[in-house]
Amino acid sequence: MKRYTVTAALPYTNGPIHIGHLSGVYIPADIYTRYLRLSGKDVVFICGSDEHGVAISIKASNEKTTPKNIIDKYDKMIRQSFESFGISFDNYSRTSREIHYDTASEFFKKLNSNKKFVEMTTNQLFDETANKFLADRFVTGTCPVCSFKDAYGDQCEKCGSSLNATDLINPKSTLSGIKPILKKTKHWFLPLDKYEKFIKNWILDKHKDDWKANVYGQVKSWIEIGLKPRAVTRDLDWGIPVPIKESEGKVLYVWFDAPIGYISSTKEWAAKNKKDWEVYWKDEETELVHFIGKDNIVFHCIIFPSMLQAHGEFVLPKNVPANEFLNLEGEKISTSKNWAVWIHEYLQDFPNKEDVLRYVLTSNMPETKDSDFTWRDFQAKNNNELVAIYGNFVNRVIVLINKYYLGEIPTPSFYTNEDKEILSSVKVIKDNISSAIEKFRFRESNSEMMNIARIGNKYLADSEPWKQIKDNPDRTKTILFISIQIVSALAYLSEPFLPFTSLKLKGILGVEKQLGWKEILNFNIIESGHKINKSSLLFEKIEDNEIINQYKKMNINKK
Ligand code: B3M
Ligand code: ZN
Repeated sequence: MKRYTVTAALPYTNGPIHIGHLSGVYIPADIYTRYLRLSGKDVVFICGSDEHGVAISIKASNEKTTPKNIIDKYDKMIRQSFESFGISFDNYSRTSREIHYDTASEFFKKLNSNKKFVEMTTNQLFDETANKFLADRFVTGTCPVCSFKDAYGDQCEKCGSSLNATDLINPKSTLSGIKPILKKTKHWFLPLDKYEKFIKNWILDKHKDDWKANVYGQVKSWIEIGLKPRAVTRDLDWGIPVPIKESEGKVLYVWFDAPIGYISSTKEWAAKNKKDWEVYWKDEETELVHFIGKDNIVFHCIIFPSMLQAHGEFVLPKNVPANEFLNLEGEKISTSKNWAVWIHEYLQDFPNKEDVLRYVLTSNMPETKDSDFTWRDFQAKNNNELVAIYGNFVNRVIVLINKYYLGEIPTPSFYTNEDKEILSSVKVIKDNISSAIEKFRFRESNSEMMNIARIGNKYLADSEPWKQIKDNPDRTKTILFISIQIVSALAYLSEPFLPFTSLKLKGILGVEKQLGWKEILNFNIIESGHKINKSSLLFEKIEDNEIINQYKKMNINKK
């Protein structure tokens, strides 16, 4: 592959982001992208704020303000949270920007002039009290597929089915609470039924082995149920106006414009960086990868690809490694019930501990099934793994080299078989990390990374340099020379997972140089005679009271 276009779902700017977002989408996408960059690949990592849709109108009316105020407020907050967490987007745009209006409008017009839509006047749900058509989140009702009571007009969040509002059983307006009537209105539909075969040939026949089972399984069951035409326009006042005549008062459906946001964000990046955006979307040697949560699978595996196919110029995603959901203390994360760990609050409560959360969320990522975040587990992983394994190994080596050699890397002599074995086992781990990341197995890659520190600790414990120093100075030099190579390998190999720690450790080692993934461990990263700096703690213990404070905040009584 010549290049990679990696996208992460565009968050709705109707609220701040929480740990579920980070663990489901942004951390895996960031690990993947950082790894590709280290491997010398040409990669662009794209995201932005999703600023249309009913979710935003609802939030604005709840807060008695305008949608514009809402999107400005949350775009700023979300942007800051991502930046603080080291999510290394190459571009983070907004779907309210002109470049996106233009891109989405052009896309719609092209599909329209190529007769890819069906125009239909149909009955839609209408709220007579509010005098509004009810689309998407303006209406809830019972899901016709799984009988969940609070399904939205466009999707059931319980079973993931994509719905048309008129499919809901016992629909109810979220504006007034009343039962809507049916009223005729004209819309543009994408005839998904005509794309059924294309999706089947492309995903079901070709990606059984390389796509995640949860993603493949969802696609399979939708195809089995059968696809129906889907309206891509709405009677709403917030959104991108339908860019053709006689469509006053109508806007594009948010799920029509939002994925096009990936394209407009890439265009924005290309313009700033003197690149050609088109090859990142149109060249066959581009690998497009969408990182998303499981509730977005239908949009990224069926609707958006059908749009791209209808358009005709774009590549299709190579993979859509969607995650399942992260729960919090055994219960579903919920914005409305304020059951979440908000990223901006975490940053205040645990300053300089971005990597701790990155680590805990990665080691517990909902890759194949829903998983659970608990504060006790957070504390245990910090204290027993980051502090006791990673931090301890690094600290012992740095302290000993400073103590014995005033920080100057000693010259090794004869390598024993154990020495050689230890170095080759670190190389094996490096390859394990690569292959796990390439298969989107981030939990595994993260624990392999920690295995480097585990091996290092064992090597120190077995070879006991502190006992050798008196009678065996040459052996001690060799042991610590080898140990510092492992520490520096760890500094480089942990970058995708723990970018802040990696940087700090490189500072302690005095090795600011960039090394490609391939080069790591091919030669000594640190040579004899090089001077390292004094040790400073990479991780610190998290005490019980800090955890109890979090439980208090959540109104849980736990000891
Ligand atoms: N804004 C949905 C979500 O936050 C959405 C993703 C858009 S990706 C094009 O769940
Ligand atoms: Zn359902």
